[in-house]
Amino acid sequence: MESVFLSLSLSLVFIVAGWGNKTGMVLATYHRTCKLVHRAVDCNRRWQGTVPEDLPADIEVLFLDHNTIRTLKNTSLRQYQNLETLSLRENRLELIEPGAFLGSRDLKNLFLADNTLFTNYSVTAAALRSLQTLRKLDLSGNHLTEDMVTTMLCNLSSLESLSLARNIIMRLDSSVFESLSQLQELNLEKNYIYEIEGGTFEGLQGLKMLNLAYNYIPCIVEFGLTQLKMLNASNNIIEWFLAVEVDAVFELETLDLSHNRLLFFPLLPRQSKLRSLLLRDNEMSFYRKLPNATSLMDVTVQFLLIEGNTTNVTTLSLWEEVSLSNLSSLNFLDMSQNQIRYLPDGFLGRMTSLSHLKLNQNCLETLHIQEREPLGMLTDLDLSQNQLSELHVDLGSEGTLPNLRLFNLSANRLQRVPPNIFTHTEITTVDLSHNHIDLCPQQANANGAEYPICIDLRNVTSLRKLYLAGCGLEMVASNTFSGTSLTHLDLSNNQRALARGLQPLKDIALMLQVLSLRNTGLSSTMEDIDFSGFQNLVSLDLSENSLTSFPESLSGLKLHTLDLRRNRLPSLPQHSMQKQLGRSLSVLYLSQNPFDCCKLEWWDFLHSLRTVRVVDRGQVTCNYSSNIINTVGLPESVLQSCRAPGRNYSQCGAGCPALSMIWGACHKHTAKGSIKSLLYL
Ligand SMILES: *[C@@H]1O[C@H](CO)[C@@H](O)[C@H](O)[C@H]1NC(C)=O
Ligand SMILES: *[C@@H]1O[C@H](CO)[C@@H](O)[C@H](O)[C@H]1NC(C)=O
Ligand SMILES: *[C@@H]1O[C@H](CO)[C@@H](O)[C@H](O)[C@H]1NC(C)=O
Ligand SMILES: *[C@@H]1O[C@H](CO)[C@@H](O)[C@H](O)[C@H]1NC(C)=O
Ligand SMILES: *[C@@H]1O[C@H](CO)[C@@H](O)[C@H](O)[C@H]1NC(C)=O
Ligand SMILES: *[C@@H]1O[C@H](CO)[C@@H](O)[C@H](O)[C@H]1NC(C)=O
Ligand SMILES: *[C@@H]1O[C@H](CO)[C@@H](O)[C@H](O)[C@H]1NC(C)=O
Ligand SMILES: *[C@@H]1O[C@H](CO)[C@@H](O)[C@H](O)[C@H]1NC(C)=O
Ligand SMILES: *[C@H]1O[C@H](CO)[C@@H](O)[C@H](O)[C@H]1NC(C)=O
Repeated sequence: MESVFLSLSLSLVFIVAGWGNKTGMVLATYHRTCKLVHRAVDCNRRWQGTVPEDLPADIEVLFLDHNTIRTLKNTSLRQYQNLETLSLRENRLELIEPGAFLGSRDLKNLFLADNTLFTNYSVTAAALRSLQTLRKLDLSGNHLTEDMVTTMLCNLSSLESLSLARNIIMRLDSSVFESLSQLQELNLEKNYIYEIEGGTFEGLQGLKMLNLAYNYIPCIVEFGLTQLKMLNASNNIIEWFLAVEVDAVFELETLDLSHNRLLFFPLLPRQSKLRSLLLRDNEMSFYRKLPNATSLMDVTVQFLLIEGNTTNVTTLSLWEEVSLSNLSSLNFLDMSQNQIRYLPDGFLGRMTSLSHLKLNQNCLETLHIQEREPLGMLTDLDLSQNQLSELHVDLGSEGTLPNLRLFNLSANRLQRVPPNIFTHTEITTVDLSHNHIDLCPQQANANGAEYPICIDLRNVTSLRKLYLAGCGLEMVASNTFSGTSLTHLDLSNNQRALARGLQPLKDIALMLQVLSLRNTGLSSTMEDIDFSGFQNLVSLDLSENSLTSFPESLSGLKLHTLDLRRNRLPSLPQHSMQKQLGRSLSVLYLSQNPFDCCKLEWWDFLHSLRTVRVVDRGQVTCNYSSNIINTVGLPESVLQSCRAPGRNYSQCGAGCPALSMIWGACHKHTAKGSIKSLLYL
């Protein structure tokens, strides 16, 4: 019965597919186990132990990933003579019989990742040799050693892309890739390579992408692959990178040396097309200012090159070498997480195309951007997590950083930034958090004069996002933010900044969308805690303050996210949630407030809204006669004593008798809507 149905549906299928193409529709149809779309067949994850024999003979693409095939037999693919792409990832493939591909000589893409092809590699190698038009081969994750690889790649001269990732290759020499003259892309990621003999990649004249990430390569010297566009040698143990000293133009565009042990800025090709240079997480520094070095020329490094039984000592004057390379096309430079104390004079001046510079997590103490090294294209500058106490920027008439948009100075030791640093820029985002700064205008001191050290952000018209967390800000004056277009403001962890309430934010209240006032000493007794002017606010963080009552003015806002953690709120007024706030709010944080266990009507109401997600729901507690109890799953005993009429309920005050009456009523008229929430208790 089933097989009749199958053949019926199959023949139907092909007629339909034929029509489908005329109308331009892509139709998926179903074989016994596989899904067919035009000439592509998807048999992934079907517990197949063999290649299905009854697929349409003209298929071009066959996916058999995540099955249990152990052997690809001479006969397995015989009827599929048009096959161009075959994928057998994650099977249990141990063997490909020598004649397996004789019927499918047009195969161009073969994906064999995550099998156990090491078992019979020499037989499998014979099968691969019959693929004279193979372009793309994936042998990753097959426990292959360099000798096995050498055998398997022999004569695959049509290959353009090869992955040998996640094997157990330890060293490479010139015999391994000898025959792969067409190769453009080679992935050797995640092997155990500790040695690459000179000449290994020499025959690969078309090689553009080389991935050596996650190996054990200790250094790259005499780098001379002029044809390469991208070299990824990240996550090795590289201490030196030296290019050969020739004047030939290197095609190199991307060089990733991040997560290594570089001690020196790499000695790059003199002429290259380098756009991205990634040096994150190394041990780099510049050494001219070593304690006893008096001039640039004093700082030389001797490289010991040992090849065979000959040893060569190369002495390099580092900074000279660095300055010899042309970096005018460099666009992205990441030197974060290193040990850089200073930048040599003129270092940035040669990088005339630089748009992103990351120097965060270094040891910079001062930085001087000079007028003669104009960073005209720079848009993003990250200097966060250094020890900067001084920042100098020479301001040319046109501005030195005319395109700067994002400036991250977070976590330094700055007390000031150069005056007018933000004029003649396109600055939208400034992060000054975790510096000890103050904002202008300052409160007058005893003599009536302003304190001189402050950062003036007034009239920086392009400014949208400002982060000032943990700056130890003094009381912010009323026109501090005037003339800006702030939509995001973080004032968290500044206990004194808003000592007199929200008045300093009046100028920008209507523009603000995201505001963090965490731990800013706000209390409900403050004279001005009126949020009604913040009509465009979407996200508000009021956590870690001393609010003893919910600010009524929040009820009229269109907040999406509200954080009220760690305050002193006894309840959340239900009526607030019945207004605008209840309609827009979708994310709410409430834990660590002394909510009253006997007054949780609002909690139930919140739940009934279904639109508000209390993210920390499991941590919300309430307070019942000095006990802190989880609000979710409040014990019945507590609920009952809450309802008990004569209960000494200290916080009730004068309203106590009336409340007991309502509770009494509740017991009798349980279905009454208005007090339904009490039923929950
Ligand atoms: C598979 O084909 C190869 C080469 O065509 C041949 O040497 C071998 O004997 C065949 N194996 C089987 C099991 O038919
Ligand atoms: C490799 O190809 C060459 C010439 O195309 C041929 O002479 C040689 O026998 C082949 N080697 C193997 C192992 O197939
Ligand atoms: C280099 O390889 C690593 C590991 O696969 C990867 O995370 C990183 O993004 C690669 N770098 C580039 C520039 O593609
Ligand atoms: C610097 O010079 C002084 C005196 O000449 C010497 O005692 C000290 O060891 C030197 N420091 C370094 C790092 O070479
Ligand atoms: C050094 O290597 C060369 C060839 O590489 C060899 O002829 C010579 O004997 C070796 N010398 C020593 C001292 O091992
Ligand atoms: C060693 O130096 C000599 C002369 O400078 C040079 O010809 C030779 O190629 C170098 N050998 C190595 C292994 O760098
Ligand atoms: C600034 O850098 C810090 C630390 O590196 C980071 O946490 C913060 O998100 C960055 N600020 C911006 C606005 O990107
Ligand atoms: C809980 O309420 C009691 C009075 O009922 C009060 O003394 C205590 O401080 C409250 N606990 C907290 C954490 O607010
Ligand atoms: C129709 O044919 C075109 C070109 O031959 C092909 O790209 C497309 O995938 C086909 N669509 C269907 C539904 O068979």
